Amino acid sequence: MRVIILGGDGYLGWPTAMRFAALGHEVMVVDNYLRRNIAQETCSEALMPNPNLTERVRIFEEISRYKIRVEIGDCCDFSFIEKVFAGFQPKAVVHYAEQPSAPYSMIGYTEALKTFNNNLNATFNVIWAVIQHCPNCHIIKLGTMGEYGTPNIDIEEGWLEIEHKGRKDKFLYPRQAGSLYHTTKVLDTDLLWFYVRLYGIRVTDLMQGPVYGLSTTEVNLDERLMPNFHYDDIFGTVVNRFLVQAVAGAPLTVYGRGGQTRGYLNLEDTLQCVELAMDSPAEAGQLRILNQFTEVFSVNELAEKVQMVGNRMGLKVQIKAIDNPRKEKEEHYYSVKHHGLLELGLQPHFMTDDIIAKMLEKVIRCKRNIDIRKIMPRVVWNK
Ligand code: USQ
Repeated sequence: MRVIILGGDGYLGWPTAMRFAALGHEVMVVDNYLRRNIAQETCSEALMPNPNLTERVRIFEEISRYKIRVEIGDCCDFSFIEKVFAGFQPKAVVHYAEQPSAPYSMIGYTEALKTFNNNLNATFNVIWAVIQHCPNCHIIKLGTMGEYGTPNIDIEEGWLEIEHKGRKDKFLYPRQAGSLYHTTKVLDTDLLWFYVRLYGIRVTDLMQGPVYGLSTTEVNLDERLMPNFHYDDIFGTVVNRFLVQAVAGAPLTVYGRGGQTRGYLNLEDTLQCVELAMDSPAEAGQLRILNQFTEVFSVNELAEKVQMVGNRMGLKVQIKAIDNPRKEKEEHYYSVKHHGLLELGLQPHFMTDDIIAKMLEKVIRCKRNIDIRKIMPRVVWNK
């Protein structure tokens, strides 16, 4: 199948591109290095330096013989993106091309505007490129579980049936995000839903929880193929941060009371989910929403897991609750339906002690690269 990965340089985009190429698909990656540039501007560089996309593709081809096409350009530039779609005629597009950091989007006006403009314009342009040049192309859009927020009722898989004054209808499940970044994803969903109703395009919106890990079959072929693994407060997700903190001998930074509960998944499972979504595309005129995670933990539970495994490996891991830099519920109800991907065939890789130990071993090998100054939170919500 001909497939475009937008945001192909990212933590998820690069491993997805290699996986799809290894599965025999004809893959094109598109990226404008937005995340790399922001990471450099905010002193949030990844644990290991990553070769640029063209170089990584060359290394991957040399090792595996699989080819990936590269286009460096900005999805917010419609003349660029429509040329890419018109020329390549993809059957599916995986849209990861967004500014992915909640803390970055909360630094101030400039960062919020950059996040807002990039994320909304990229989605808008992808929709129009599909409508105009390949209307049958399946858009697989990376959303986030954070779109739903933490309501005091069960979270359904995308939709909610409501009975009002004796009549019933089905609506998008109410969204109430906790950062500007997460809010751009809410707006993306609404845009997609509008164009699905209007033009009958086919869309899958993957509502993903925080991802962890740095190992996939293809990544493991060569150290230089590792995805960008961040551990700072801006681009690092909580599990990846805790792993690095444990190795660095810094106390694990639990924000506030640590009862914040989310649905997590292994990087390997993100690849599976995207592949499953692509293999069974949404119907024309369908916005299919799938909740994408495999298990639920509170921040305290995660910290305790990493501490226990780390201590067994002789790391002397401490946990320290610090003032929460974010505005979020620290104790809350959390019950989420997530049947769709399991029904499509997802085989979860759970966060076992063995998986945590293997991730710690990988981080230990890069210990010399850890910059301890990147660990404490620098961005405060609504200061
Ligand atoms: N947290 C800590 N200590 C830390 C870092 C985070 O207690 O050192 C807490 C946060 O306050 C939050 C939870 O851990 O309650 C998750 O934080 P995170 O930084 O791992 O995740 P988040 O900012 O929500 O964003 C990440 C990705 C984003 C994706 C999202 C999925 O960066 O792209 O959309 O996870 S979700 O969280 O389900 O919205």
